[in-house]
Amino acid sequence: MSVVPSSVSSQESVSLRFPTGFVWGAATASFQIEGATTVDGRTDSIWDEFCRRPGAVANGDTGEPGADHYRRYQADVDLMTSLGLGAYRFSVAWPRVRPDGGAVNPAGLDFYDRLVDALLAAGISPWATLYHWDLPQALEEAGGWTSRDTAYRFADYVDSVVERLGDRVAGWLTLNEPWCSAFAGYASGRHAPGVASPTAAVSAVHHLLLAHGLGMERIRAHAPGTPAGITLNLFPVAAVSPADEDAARRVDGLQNRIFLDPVLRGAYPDDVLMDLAPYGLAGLVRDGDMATIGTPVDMLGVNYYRPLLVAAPLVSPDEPSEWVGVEGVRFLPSGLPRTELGWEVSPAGLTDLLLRLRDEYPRLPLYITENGAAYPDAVGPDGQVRDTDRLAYLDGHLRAAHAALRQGVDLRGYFCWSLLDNLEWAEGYAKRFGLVHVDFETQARTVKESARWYAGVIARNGLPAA
Ligand code: IFM
Repeated sequence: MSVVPSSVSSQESVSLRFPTGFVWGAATASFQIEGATTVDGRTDSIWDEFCRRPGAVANGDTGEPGADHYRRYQADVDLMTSLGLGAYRFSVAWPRVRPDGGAVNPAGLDFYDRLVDALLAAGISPWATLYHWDLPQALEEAGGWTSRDTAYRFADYVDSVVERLGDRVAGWLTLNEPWCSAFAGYASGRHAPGVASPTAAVSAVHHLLLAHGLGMERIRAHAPGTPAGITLNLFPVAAVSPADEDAARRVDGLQNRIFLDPVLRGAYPDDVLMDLAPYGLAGLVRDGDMATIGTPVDMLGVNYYRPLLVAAPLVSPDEPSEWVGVEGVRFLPSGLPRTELGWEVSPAGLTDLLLRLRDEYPRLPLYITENGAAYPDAVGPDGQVRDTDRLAYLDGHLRAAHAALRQGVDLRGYFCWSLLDNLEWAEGYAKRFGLVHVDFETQARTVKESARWYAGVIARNGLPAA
């Protein structure tokens, strides 16, 4: 049953209309929602192992029960129908499809086959991300992303997924946010696999990018006409003062350009190569790598949450840092309201980011593949979740996306993060990003007020008058 508010009708005035065919979706990731981590042949990922480490994940939370989506996927597709979603971005779990990174497990692929068919039966376009951080633990034990071989194992895994689903998936994304896999995973270690080595992180960057390029080749082989690309978590970066400009340049290099330039221009930026010379970036590049990494993409997935206001380091930190070569860099508040994760809410940052991409990487279709916010939602005594702060966040960011469209940005779609409350990685289940509230004890789903509002946006293909 539709949850579109009864006030929405085709006659109602729409203040900001989106282009015809604009893709309206929501996104999730396998380890964050599926649960069922030991069934049908799935083996451990690096996140299963990481969650078992005392203190690594808040409250000792693990991939169980997740949102039990592996078993409840049909009911979740029905929820998507009630919201009127045009597309659903999910990720495929490598350790289901190739347990331990080895031979293909048909039972693992069957799950995604059923999910894709259920989506298509509901008229929802399936968008698949091939890697959203759940590397098979066995591959980590063989070196993980610090090993070049992992990129080739990824290509084989992509082969098996696209061969099976390529006739039905509407959009392919190779990697989700390789920055997190490389720098949070291998430099600071606050994410799985929890390694703290700047050299390992730099090597992970190159091998993740190589995996992306090899993955693109396999997608092209099995699904030649289907749009494919990569999803990056990108941030507008500004310096607090002229004295902070070099630190800001380095942060922009590590966060944005180290991924954008190889994928879209086939080369690492010169300044990044220089900054990372002590960590051996250039030495990792073999003949042909940059051409593979620069295999043309059809689109770029943009995950946007907040901007970064950078001040130069004052002291070197004792803790391992994600900011390789600029350890101790400071991120200052700019006085904006914050979400529950302390992230500043800046819709204007989204417009700025999209305009920068239009100018620096022209003629590239863009999709916002994630945008959303964590707030401490609760189901009220009347059974409703009144998440007015999330509603305002989404409204502001969609207005900002529309402002970019008006200025000529080729923005083709928007996927809200996230469809369901889920395991927010090291923050555990307590940080809720969902349009739909999940009670992790009972698995009851409650459609939040923001979801009803979003359903209205989709139904109008536009925003209501402010
Ligand atoms: O939950 C994550 C998601 O897995 C990747 N992008 C950011 C989200 C919020 O932190």
